[in-house]
Amino acid sequence: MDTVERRGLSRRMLLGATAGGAAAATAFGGRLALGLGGAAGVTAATTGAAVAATGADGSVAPGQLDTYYGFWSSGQTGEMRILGVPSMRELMRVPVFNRCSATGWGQTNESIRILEGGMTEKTKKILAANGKRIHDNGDLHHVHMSFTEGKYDGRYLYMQDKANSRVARVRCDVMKTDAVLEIPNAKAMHGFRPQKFPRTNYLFANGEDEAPLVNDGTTMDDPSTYVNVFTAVNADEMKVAWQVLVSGNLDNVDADYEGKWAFSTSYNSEMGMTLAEMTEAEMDHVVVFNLAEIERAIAAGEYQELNGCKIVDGRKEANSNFTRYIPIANNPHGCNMAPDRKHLCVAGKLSPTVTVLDVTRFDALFTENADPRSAVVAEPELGLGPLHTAFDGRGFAYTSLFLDSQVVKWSIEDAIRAYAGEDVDPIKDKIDVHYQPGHLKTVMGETLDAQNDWLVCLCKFSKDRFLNVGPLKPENDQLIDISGDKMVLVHDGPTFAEPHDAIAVDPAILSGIKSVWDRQDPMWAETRRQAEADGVNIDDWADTVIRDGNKVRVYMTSVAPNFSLESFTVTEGDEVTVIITNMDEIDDLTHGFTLGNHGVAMEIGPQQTSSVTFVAGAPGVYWYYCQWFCHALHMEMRGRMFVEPKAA
Ligand code: RUQ
Ligand code: CUA
Ligand code: CA
Repeated sequence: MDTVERRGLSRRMLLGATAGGAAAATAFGGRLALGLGGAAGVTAATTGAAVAATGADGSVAPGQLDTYYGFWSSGQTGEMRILGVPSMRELMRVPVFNRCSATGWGQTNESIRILEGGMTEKTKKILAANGKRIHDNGDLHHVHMSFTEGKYDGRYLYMQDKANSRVARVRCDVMKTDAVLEIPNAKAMHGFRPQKFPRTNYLFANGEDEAPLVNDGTTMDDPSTYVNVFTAVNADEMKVAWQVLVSGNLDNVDADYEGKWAFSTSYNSEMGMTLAEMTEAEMDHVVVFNLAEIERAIAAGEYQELNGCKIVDGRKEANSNFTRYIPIANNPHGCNMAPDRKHLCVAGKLSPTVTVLDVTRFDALFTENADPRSAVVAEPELGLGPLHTAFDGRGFAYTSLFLDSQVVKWSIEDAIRAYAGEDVDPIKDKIDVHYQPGHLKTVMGETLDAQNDWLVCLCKFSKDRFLNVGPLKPENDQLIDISGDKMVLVHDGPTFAEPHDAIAVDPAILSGIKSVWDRQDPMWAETRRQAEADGVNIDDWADTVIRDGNKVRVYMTSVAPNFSLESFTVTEGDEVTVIITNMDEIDDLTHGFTLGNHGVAMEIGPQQTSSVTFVAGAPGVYWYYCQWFCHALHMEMRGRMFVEPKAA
């Protein structure tokens, strides 16, 4: 832990010591900052050790900590992952939309409450028809941290689920999901970003797939009745704030550093249903959302309500002041706001260009009805299949080229000069990556704290890069050193299906991460209420079995290497709830509860309360055991559930 503290300290010292704050600080990479931290007062011995910990190839010596936290999405695995950067060591998996065998996420009562909490009635009906209460899959593409004034603030991580049109929030203090919200009316939440400024009041979520606005089966195969929906979620309450109907579909989204706009790419301005139709037009567009105007209309009651959401009409034909449509060449994809506060980079995908828009010109699109293309200040031709752009703190942009399997480093300023007619080449360097890159990220490059040390490039194909593991291959997340003029590839990182996106964050921002739960944590408040109703104090030694008709509640305490109950008895067909509090207070002393033959397993961290409900299925003796190796007598940490036959 003390290395994290040291690094946090040195970064803060650096920021404090340099006039001009972020801009000056970003001139030094994380590694350099450590050295300066030493000069600013950290003892030479400790700083030396920290510097030596990271090799030029990004390797981190045994026992040493990484310079940054990396938060990875996991695509169709449905979880969020925490990696160390630059070592790329996987540190943790945080289940979000998936069912997790280890932690019981999606099975414990505490997690089911969260997963069910923001669900629509329609989805409940679909799930019930399939004998389920919650989804057990998700497609998590984008993970981003909460912002205050354009910088990460370490409160929450937010993410989306394309498969079941949801957004979710992970608490940074315990790294657990605490809210999941299904977005009504929209389909396939894909592009997803928190508001950057003045703080993350909104989460912007793009519905990618069009559907009838009233999607109840009365109209089906008539695309003229289809709409796409842009959603702003109230990030504090995790409720839909408002929605906007748009023309064309929505792909990726970002927000500005003034708190005025959100903007989304659309590859299907055609509203086509087939591939041929979706690629027909020469130009698609970026939609610019005018936040103040939308908020004004919502406050004035100028909206329609559908499925509990306030909706305004921002389609082209509505001629509203909610939106403007800026034409962009053929099927654009990435939508990335530069930390210079001014430039939005839209990747062409089918066009070899990135279109650079000056967001300070957006006002004129609304107030003077200026030509939407007047906001374009550069359109460099960079290579084939540009998908996403990342930024450092020196004015360089890094764009992934899917078809070329390359990353191109270019200067935004030189691209603008070239567009204005000057004879200057904006391209500074190109590097081969392996293979077909999608997202790529610099450290804190989507914030005003963009760093100049590392670039992570998430490649969709690994082909021959690793030992063959069968027809399904890993992705390849590559680490590139961007501290010099030339990019240097230093690390190949195989990952399971399918990280789309990642961010890297200074540990100083995450100094609030706990090692032991707070007994009063809201995660089990509902469970606590039930215990109080049962007259059981879950903060104390508990070994009580409560019978309530055919419902049985079994209260236990775990202290390594014991469960407070070595056995309990129920009757076949009983609905059994096991509630366990882990009384151990020691860092890293997690217990678990796994019950044989009932598909039951859950995590119980230090000072955590977890509960799980199941039906005792058939008479017999069933062992339960602790599944986290917690003690020399961990194997002995077990007990029996006796299931008596039902009286005839
Ligand atoms: S999108 S590979 Cu799912 Cu972020 Cu571009
Ligand atoms: Cu407790 Cu193993
Ligand atoms: Ca198109």
